[in-house]
Amino acid sequence: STGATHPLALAPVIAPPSTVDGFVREFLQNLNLERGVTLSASNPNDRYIALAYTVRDYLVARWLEDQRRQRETQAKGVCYLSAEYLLGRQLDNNLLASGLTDIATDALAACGIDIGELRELEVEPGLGNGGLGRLAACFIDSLATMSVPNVGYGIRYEYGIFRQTFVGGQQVEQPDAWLSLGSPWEFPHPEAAQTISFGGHTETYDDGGVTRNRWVPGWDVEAVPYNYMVPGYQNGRVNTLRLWSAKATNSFDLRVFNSGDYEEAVRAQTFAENISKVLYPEDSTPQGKELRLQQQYFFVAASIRDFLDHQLLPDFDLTKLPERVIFQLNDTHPVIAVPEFMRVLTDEKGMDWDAAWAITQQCFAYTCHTLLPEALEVWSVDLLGRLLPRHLEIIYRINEEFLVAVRERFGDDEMRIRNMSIISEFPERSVRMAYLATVAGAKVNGVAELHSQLLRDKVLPDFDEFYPGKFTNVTNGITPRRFVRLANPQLSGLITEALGGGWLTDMERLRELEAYAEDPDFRAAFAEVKAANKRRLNDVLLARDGFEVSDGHMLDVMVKRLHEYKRQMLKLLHIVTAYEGIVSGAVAASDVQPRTFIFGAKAAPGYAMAKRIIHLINAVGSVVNDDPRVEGRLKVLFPPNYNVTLAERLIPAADLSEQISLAGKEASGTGNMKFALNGALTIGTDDGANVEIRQLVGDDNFFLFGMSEPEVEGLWARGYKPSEFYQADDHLRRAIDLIASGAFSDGDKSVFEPIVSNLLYDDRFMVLADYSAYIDAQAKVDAAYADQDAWTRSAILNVARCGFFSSDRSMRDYIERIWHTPPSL
Ligand code: 6GP
Repeated sequence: STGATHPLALAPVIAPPSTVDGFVREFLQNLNLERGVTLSASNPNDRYIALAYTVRDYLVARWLEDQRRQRETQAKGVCYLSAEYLLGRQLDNNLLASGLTDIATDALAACGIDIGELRELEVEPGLGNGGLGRLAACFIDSLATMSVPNVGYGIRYEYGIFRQTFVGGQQVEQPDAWLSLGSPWEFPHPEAAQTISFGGHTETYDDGGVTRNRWVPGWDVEAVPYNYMVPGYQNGRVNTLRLWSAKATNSFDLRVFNSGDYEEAVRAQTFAENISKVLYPEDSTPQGKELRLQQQYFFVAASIRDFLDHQLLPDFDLTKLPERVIFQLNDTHPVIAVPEFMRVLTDEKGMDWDAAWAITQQCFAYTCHTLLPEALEVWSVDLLGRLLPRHLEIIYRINEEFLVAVRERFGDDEMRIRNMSIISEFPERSVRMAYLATVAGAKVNGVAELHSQLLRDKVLPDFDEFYPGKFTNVTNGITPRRFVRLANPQLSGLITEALGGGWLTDMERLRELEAYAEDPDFRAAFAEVKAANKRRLNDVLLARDGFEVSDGHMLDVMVKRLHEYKRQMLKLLHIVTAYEGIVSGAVAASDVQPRTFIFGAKAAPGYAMAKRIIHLINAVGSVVNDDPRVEGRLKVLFPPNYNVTLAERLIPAADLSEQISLAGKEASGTGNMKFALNGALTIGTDDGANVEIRQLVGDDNFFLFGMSEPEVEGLWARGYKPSEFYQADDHLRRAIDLIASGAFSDGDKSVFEPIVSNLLYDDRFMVLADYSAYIDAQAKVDAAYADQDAWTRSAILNVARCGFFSSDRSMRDYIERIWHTPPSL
C-alpha cells in the first residue's frame, strides 16, 4: 500500500470507452505519447505499435483486477513451466479476445489506416520449436478462457526458432530477430529481477546442533521478468505469461574496464546474457549442451522464487502449498525445478526433508511428450555437479530413498533396481530427468491414449507397477479461437449461421453440424468456404514466395517439423511414384487427379539427414514443376519458414491432411486436429491422436493405412530388411531408382545417395514397409475426391465430430485428473 489518499488513486483503473471514437482517441494518444509522433508523421511501425498499445490499454484494467483477486482469494492455481511457447501473432488474438476487432478496424479506417497492413508487420514470437511449444500456447489460451488462475513461466529468448530460407534447395538458417522493431505486448520489469546462482561448491555447517548442507555458489546472473497478458476469449479474464530474460549482475567490471580491457569487461556480460539468447532449435533430440541446462535452471529457479516470494501472501503456511499450487512440468526441460524446490524448502526455508518431500510430491506433475528414447533427457553427473552441486546432492538423496522403497517392494531385484534408478551408469553416470519427474510428480501423463498406454507398457513399466494410479492420459487439444475462428473466419461464420453463437467455447456443440452434412445447400456453402480459403492461400503464397496454387487441384498438405519418424520421405515417394507413372507412360496424365502437394518443415540445424530430405523435396519439386508432361496434374510447393502465421493460412485451405508417422512414434500430433477441425480429411497411420480422430470421425471419413504399433514391433522382432520390400515392389523400385539415378540432381548420383542407402539398408522408421499400403490408400483418396459432394460431406463430418480436440477439453481433463483446481473463478 502506498498510503494514497486521492480518490482517483484508490479507484480501479478504467478501460477506455469501447466505441470507435474512444478507440481513435486512445490510438492517437498512444502515437503521440508512446511514439512521440503525430499521425501524419507516423510510419507503419509507429502505427502498429500504437495500435498494440491501444489494445493493451483495454485489457490492462481486467488484468490488474484479476491479479488483485488472485492475491486476495489465494485460490489454487496452475504454474505451467515450459521452456517453449510458440505463441503466433498477438494482435488479432488480443482483438478477438477483447471483442474489439470491429471497433479497431473502423477506428483505424477513420484515421485512414488499413488495419490489415499493420497486421502484417507483426513478427510472431517464435519461442518454440513445434508441437510442444504450440501446445503450451494453446493451453494458456484455454485456461484464461475458462477463468482458471494460471501463470505460464518460460524464457524470453532474444532469438526464437530460426528463420528458414532455401539456397539451391537447401535449408539455410537465419537469425530470428523478432524483437528488433520493439515488442509492444510485453511489460518489462528490470527492477524486479531475481538473482540466479550457478556453480561453486557445497559445504556442511552446524545449524544449532544439526549438521546441514548448503550451497556456496560460484557465479550468478539476473533474471528479468517480462510479463505478457493472456486474455480469455471475451470473458474479461486476463492471465499472465512471465518470461525471463538473463542479464549480467554487474554489467561491467569497472576495474577491468578502467584498465583498458574492454573486451574482458564485456565478456562476463556476454556470458551471462547468452543464457536467454537463443532457443535451442531442436525437436525431440536434445543436445548435451551446458548452456541448455543453464537455461533450464535459470527459468525454473526464477519462477519458483517468483511464486513463493510474490504470489503468496507474506505469512503463507508452506505446508499448505499443495492446496495453493501445482507446477506442471512440460516435458523434462523444467524438471530441475524438483531439486530446486526441495533446496528452497529445506536449505532456505528450514523445512525438514520429509515434510518438504511430501509437499514436493503433491506440487508437481509431469507431462511426457515423446516416445523416442533419444529424446528422453539425461544430464551427466559431471556437468550437473559442476553447474548445480547442491542439486546433485539432493537428486542423490531422492534416488537413495526411492531405491530403498523399491527394494522394500520388489526385493533385491538388482536388474530392476538398476533399471529404475534415477542415476544411470552407462555410457556415463547421468541423471535421467524423466525418472526424476516420475518419482517426484503426483501424476505423469502422456498426450494421447496410445502414447499414454505405450508410456506405461514400454517406457516406464516398472514405475507404473510401483506407483499404481500415478499414470494417466490427457489427450492434447488445440485452441479453436486461433485455429478455427481467427484462421478460418468464413467457416466460423458458416457454423455460427447454422448453430448460433457459443460453440467456440463449447466445441462439443459442433456435433449439431452432423445434420447439416445431409443438407445440399449447406454442403455447397461449405465447399465455397474451402474454395475461398484456397484463393486466400494463393494470395498469401504469391506475395510471400511467388507460388501459385492451381485452381481445381486437391491440396495435399504435410506441415510439421522435419523428422525421419514423421516420414516426409514416404510422402515424397508417393509423389515420385505419381510422377514416374506419368513420365514413363504407364499412366495417362489425363487420368490423374490434379494435386498440389504442399510441404512446410524446418530441420534442426545439426540434423543432417533431415536437411538432406528437405533438399530432396525441393529438388523433386523443381523437376516436377518444370516438366510439361505433368503440367496441370502435379505440383510440389515448399514455402520456406513454416510457422504459426503460415499454418493459419495453410490449414483452412487443405483438402488432405498427411499424418503418416510410423505407428508408435508420434506421441500425439496436434496439427492433425487442426486440419480435421478445418474440414480436411486425414490420410494417416494408427498413431498418436490419429487413433482418436479416426474413432470419432469414423472409418468412412478417414484414410487409414499402414502397420499398427504391434505389427511394427512384430516386424522388428522378425528382422526388418527394407531391401526385400524394394525388391518385391515395382513401383517402389522405380521411385527409388529414379532418385538414385540423379534425375533430381542434374545427373549427380552422389547428392541423394545417403538418403537412398539409408532407405535400403537401415530405414529405422520403416518407410519401405508401409509404402505399398500408402500408395493404395492414396488411390482411395483420388477415387473419393472424384465425388466432390461426398468428399464435402465427409469434411463436414470431420468438423462436426472433432469438438473433442478443443484444448478447453484438455484443460478440463487436467483439472479433473491432475490439478484438482477449482474449475473456474
Ligand atoms: C511433441 C510430440 O512429438 C507431438 O506428437 C505432440 O503432439 C507434441 O509434443 C505436443 O504434445 N514433442 C515435442 O515437441 C518434443 O520436443 C520432447 O518432445
